[in-house]
Amino acid sequence: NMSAASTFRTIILGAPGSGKGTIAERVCKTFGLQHIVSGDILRKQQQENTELGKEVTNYISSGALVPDELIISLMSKEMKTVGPKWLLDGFPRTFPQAEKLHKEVGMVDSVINLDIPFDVIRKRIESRYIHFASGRTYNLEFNPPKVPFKDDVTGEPITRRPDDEPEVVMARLKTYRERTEPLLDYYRKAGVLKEFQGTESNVIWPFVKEYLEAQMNSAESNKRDKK
Ligand code: G5P
Ligand code: MG
Repeated sequence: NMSAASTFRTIILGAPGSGKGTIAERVCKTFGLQHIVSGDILRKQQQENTELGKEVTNYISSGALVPDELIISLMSKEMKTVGPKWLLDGFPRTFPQAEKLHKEVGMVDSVINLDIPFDVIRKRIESRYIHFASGRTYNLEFNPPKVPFKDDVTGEPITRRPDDEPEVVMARLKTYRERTEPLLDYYRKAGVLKEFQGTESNVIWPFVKEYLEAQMNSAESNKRDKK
């Protein structure tokens, strides 16, 4: 049974465009986890044109992170509504965020890191389109919509993310290097980090799947042993 564990809390890490959303979607479908995407939560605020949405726009469009207090408060609210099996995508991204998460839920069961060369990432992002309202993501080459430039589910137009312009992508990659990459060591020391290297999501995915199956089975047998 692939979803044997009754609780499972995981994080997916990786540079912008590394395929977090792509892999996470498959993980969540296969193992029945809730997919919580910090970027989608922020973009929803932007789309609804809330005060918070207006406040975060300058950060996002310049490739900077939004302030810790702001994202922590949004995510804390979100975490109160989730069930026992989830995957965080895009959070935490700084030490204060990781510490806050640890304080609220303890150490997660596993952290997946996608390690993809930056030149591959830059190419992928050039042909990414999204359905802004839902966060559904396409790629003109890798994962094209059924009807050109239309969302598969709603038929609404799909668009480029404003922060996918090349200059902003460079800034996002720099931000990632400086602020988020150091978290790898934190999770490595906690013994929960698993790294995947490669250039294609379809090649990486079966390894991620195999790894998580083993993790969930051992999480379950540990619980049985403790009883
Ligand atoms: P986001 O939204 O979290 P990023 O920058 O971390 O944004 P992003 O861009 O969403 O990450 P991803 O999810 O890692 O990338 O990648 P993806 O969408 O799955 O894949 C990228 C593209 O490549 C897609 O078109 C996909 O179809 C395609 N693709 C996938 N695999 C392959 C493949 O094998 N081959 C090919 N050819 N294509 C492929 O955050 C946005 C902003 O929000 C703020 C920040 O300002 C951030 O910049 N923010 C936060 N700020 C502070 N703290 C936080 N915790 C924050 N979270 C968000
Ligand atoms: Mg994403």
